[in-house]
Amino acid sequence: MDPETFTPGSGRLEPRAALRSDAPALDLNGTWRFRLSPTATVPDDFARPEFDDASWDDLPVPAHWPLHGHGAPAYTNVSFPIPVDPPHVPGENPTGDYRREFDLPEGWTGGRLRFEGVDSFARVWLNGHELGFSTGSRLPVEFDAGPWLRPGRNVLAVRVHQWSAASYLEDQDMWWLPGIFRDVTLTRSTADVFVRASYRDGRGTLSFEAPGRMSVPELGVADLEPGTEVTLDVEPWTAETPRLYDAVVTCPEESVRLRVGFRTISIADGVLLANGRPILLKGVNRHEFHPEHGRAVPYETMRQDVLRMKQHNINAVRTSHYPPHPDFLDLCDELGLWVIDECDLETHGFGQVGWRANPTDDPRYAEALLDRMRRMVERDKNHPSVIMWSLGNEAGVGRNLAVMADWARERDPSRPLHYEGDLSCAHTDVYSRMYASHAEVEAIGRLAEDPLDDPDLDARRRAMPFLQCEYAHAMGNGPGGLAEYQELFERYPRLAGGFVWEWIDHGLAHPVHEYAYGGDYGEPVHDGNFVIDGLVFPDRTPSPGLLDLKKVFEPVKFEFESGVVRVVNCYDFADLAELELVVTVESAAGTAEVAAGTLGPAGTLAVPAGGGVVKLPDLPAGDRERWLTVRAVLAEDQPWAKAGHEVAWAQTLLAPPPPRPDGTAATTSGTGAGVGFVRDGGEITAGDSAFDAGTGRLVRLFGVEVDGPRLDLWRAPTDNDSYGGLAGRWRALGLHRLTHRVDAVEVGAGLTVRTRVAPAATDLGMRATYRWTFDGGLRLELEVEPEGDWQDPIPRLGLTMSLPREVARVAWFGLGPGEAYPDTGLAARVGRWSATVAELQTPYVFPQENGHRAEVRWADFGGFRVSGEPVFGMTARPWSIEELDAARHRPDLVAGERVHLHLDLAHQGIGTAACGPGPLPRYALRAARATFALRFDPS
Ligand code: IPT
Repeated sequence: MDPETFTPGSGRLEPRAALRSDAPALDLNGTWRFRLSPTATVPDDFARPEFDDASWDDLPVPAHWPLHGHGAPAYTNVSFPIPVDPPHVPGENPTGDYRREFDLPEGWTGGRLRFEGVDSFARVWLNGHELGFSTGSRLPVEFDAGPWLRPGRNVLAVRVHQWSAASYLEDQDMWWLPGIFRDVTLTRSTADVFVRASYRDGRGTLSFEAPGRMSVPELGVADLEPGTEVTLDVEPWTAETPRLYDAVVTCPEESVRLRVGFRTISIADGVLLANGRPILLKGVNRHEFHPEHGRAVPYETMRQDVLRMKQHNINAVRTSHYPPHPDFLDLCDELGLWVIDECDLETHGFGQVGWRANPTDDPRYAEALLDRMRRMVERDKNHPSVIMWSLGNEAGVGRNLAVMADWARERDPSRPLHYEGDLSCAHTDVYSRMYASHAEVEAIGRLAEDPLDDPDLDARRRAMPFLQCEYAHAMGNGPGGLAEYQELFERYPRLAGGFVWEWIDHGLAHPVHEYAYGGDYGEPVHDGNFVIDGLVFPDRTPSPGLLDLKKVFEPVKFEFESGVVRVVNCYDFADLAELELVVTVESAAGTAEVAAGTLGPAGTLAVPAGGGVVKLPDLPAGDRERWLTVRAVLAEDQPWAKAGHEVAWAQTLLAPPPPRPDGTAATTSGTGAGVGFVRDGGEITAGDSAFDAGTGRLVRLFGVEVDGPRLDLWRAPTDNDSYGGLAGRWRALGLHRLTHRVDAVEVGAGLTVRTRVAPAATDLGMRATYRWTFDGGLRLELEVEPEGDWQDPIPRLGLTMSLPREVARVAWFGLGPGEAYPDTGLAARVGRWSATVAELQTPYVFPQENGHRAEVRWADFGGFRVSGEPVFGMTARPWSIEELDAARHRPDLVAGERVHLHLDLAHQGIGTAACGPGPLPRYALRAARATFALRFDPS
């Protein structure tokens, strides 16, 4: 069969539901024989049972062959890596031939060969007889094996072409990874079951279609006939309360086990409802990805994904941009996530040729698109977690959308349809956008969006709920702006929430680079690190963005009043009975437990199930800055997290810091009170600290050999800085190569160093005046005065100094434990923290600015301590900003001889301009006159 056909397949059986049947099945996963050829034109004699494959290699199934030493992965976002010329494909068409022998158990007759996913075009032979072919990489296909099975030894042969006419439908932003990457089975199950289980006002309605009878023992349902409806007292299924009932459908030849969840999705007055109540989707986009296995994701990893999502207050997932492995949806049913199940369709690369010949609008592709929709809906129709069908992603517009949508509405009227790519929403039930700015989301929330030209379509769309199927692009450091989006989603009933882009960095394990991205395999066309844009790193450790998202998505809020805290339940369905409160007090001395006598036996406070006022225990007294921390934790183990797991928290200031000295050198303390600065050869000394007399820079700080501090404006650009264009303008201006001129070093009662800091080739610059005073400790007042016409925001305003590498640990009082920037770091809280310099680094797969600790009151480096007036930003690294900026992969960063310490007044916000809006204006760092004061004291 020619891979250039528009036909989606041949010889295939009708699609049906993914089911757990007791019919016999043979697992055909395992080690297969494999041969890779560079073109599609190799003879197909390998399918003959007697063919000798001794010279072939072994390859596991499921797997992608490029991840097992055959060929190489390639990454593109929008661009097709082949000429855009449907239905044709290049002569260079990697073709994988697979063979596997299996023994048929005694007495076995009949059966279907089921492939859960083959990327992208598969021809299948059994014992030399061609069963047919299939496309639709992330969709199952079954062939009737019965007539060709024989007792004893059987030979299954599969030919997989990487490129086919169907490749034009699979242009998702991800690695191109061919192969049999999901399970293969020989099954004697033939049944299809369609359960319809809805919920309204305490009652569930159940019916089904199947050639058998249904029973649900827990509900007293026995021998229910197909097509008969029963109404029962049930508990509903929601993502927060994923109540499932075990059901069995007994058919003549097999019994099928199902887990039924009663729930109804509807839309009323432009609001998305589940079981009659509004829901807010706190979602992420999930690609299937594993750093070693690509999209052949092990079951345990899928489970971990769902658990991690639940543990981070995520309640929804969009299966971007194809139906996931069927087990993933079982996990969503069981553990509770709202799912938008998306069809395996993206034709994004046609956008680069003006959408000419887009398959979405080509009648020759209509059958293929309908086929994809049918196979998704039929496979996944029984999942209560699936609340919407999505026609696909970034596939432009065209008549085939109507073909898909019309069929889906007819087959399953119970679920709304989603598709973002058609602004008119002609074929959808919800209005969906990606990366809309806060202002635009707000306008949509107020029903004040720009109208469509067609008044009927406009009226239709205006009556729809709105969601952001992608927002807050989590590439590298960020995303910024999460809290402000959430505030809008919570404010306007029309806004049903959204899905952050995306769950995981698709970094492939690499022997040199640790994690590879586009270009690392020598791909001629690629999109670099744009595939590294997840909330978890490739090994699934949470990045700071996920911790922020957890905070923003908290289902519990706290309002502090005198002696009490009001606990507000923000779940859509669940109550707070599972939670209890842990109360602590944070100060510079650390965390203090509160008086145990006032607490319950577990040292915690009970939470009223519906929320409400909780009396706080007596709190320890003190006169220094103190913060009350209230944490809502799980009182008992839940299926998705252990007892003690923190769900939400808040802090309130109990006592402000004592008033500061007036800013001049203190005279009341310090052995060196009144001692001034002394010129001593090339140095200016103050106690056991010293400055270079020529540059005015510190060289010794209480005996520790240092260099600096000096004014710095640069940061290693974040992905958001770079892709948003700002970093390019910064480099053009030369902010990464500032020159420093010393105009005066004046010794008097204090030390004054006057400088001008500026890049070459411009008249822009900053006057920086350092005023040092000494009272046993050193106090620095820095005054910065911009000169010239600064147009763009600047990366940073702060000081840089270096320390000996022996300075390996930092203790601080301020926000922590993680990084925080003006519009990120919502997960950071006030406390006393400690970390090694190594631990202060956030290991972004593509190195960039990271690790900034915010609102630091003081930081102790062992030997000396820096204090803010009142606070400063602190970053300490075993490499310089220049080295960080030059690095392209994690292993490029090697700890050097010095620790580089950055003491900052301000940073430019992070935003999400890698895809979407930059920082909101209030988080932009404008060049302006500023003063900044710090104290340095011996530890
Ligand atoms: C959007 C895509 O839908 C998604 O797959 C991903 O590529 C994302 O961008 C960026 O990482 S499409 C974009 C043109 C807004």
